[in-house]
Amino acid sequence: MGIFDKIRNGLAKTRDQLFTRIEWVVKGKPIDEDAFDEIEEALILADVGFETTQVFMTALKDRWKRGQIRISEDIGQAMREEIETFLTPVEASIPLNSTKPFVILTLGVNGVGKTTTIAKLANIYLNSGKKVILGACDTFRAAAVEQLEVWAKRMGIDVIKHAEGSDPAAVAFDATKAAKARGTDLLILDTAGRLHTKANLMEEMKKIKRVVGKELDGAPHEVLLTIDATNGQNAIAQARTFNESLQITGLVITKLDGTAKGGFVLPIAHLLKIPIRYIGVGEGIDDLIPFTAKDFATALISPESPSSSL
Ligand SMILES: Nc1nc2c(ncn2[C@@H]2O[C@H](COP(=O)(O)OP(=O)(O)O)[C@@H](O)[C@H]2O)c(=O)[nH]1
Ligand SMILES: [Mg+2]
Repeated sequence: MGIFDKIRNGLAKTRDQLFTRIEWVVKGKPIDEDAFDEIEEALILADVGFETTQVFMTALKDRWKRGQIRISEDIGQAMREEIETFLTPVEASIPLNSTKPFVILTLGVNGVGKTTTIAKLANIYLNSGKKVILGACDTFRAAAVEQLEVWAKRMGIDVIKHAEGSDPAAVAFDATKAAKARGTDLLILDTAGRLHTKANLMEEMKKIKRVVGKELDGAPHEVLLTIDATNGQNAIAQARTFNESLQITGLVITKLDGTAKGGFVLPIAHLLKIPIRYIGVGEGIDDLIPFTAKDFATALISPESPSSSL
């Protein structure tokens, strides 16, 4: 399956959510205020959120008033363009080629898909010829290290680890040292998503950041937060919390395939303005896709095929 088809499949539930609500708009009815009410409701139901929906609807109605939306077919085209405009500012890939070793610190609440995403990421960079190692800083549960090791073994890459319950920052330190010594291109650090309290977790992650920075100037170069699309608007709250404590430089949005709440990506761009690096559209190793505004917008607003209009 091509990349675009994966995105399209991944966004199927959100797309259905949008179109079951506004289907009548595309079935030849004249465009009037009622049509826009339907669209607005559809956006809210797809977890676009009130604030961002208002801004989006204003832009859409402006097009209507300017005469750019006359017939129902114009709506799809207009929405696609507006969504692309919204998302373009957060389209930016991880600036990996700037430094060696490049260190990615991954963060995120338990169960959002961090460890799986690390495996997918490692695979992408391995395939592009990079030398990759992983650091198992989720020392909270032995199973977490094992999960990382299973993926690593499949890819034939090394995991730096300590015993269960040991200091995650010490693992991060050793992993960074190893990455330097071995001429590694990319080190990805896995972390725990749950400690005894939220404050505890944030302090732990700050410590990892500090320790890595002491061992290697400028590291971690990417503080990558994973958020789970099935949490919709709640994922935005999580991102805010992490960003306040740890200055997130990039986001991965996982599990878009499992939710109709994919519209929450719009307020991520509109309110948080943190670059979206990748999107997860499945559990397999190849199910992590570089985020682009155009593909996302096209996949979200194309009921039949990428080339067909509404
Ligand atoms: N459907 C789907 N499942 C995912 C995706 N990413 C991760 N998962 C699943 O989410 C679950 C939790 O993932 P895990 O990597 O262990 O989360 P962690 O606790 O944040 O490390 C696993 O069952 C993964 O297979 C995705 O993009 N789509
Ligand atoms: Mg994990």
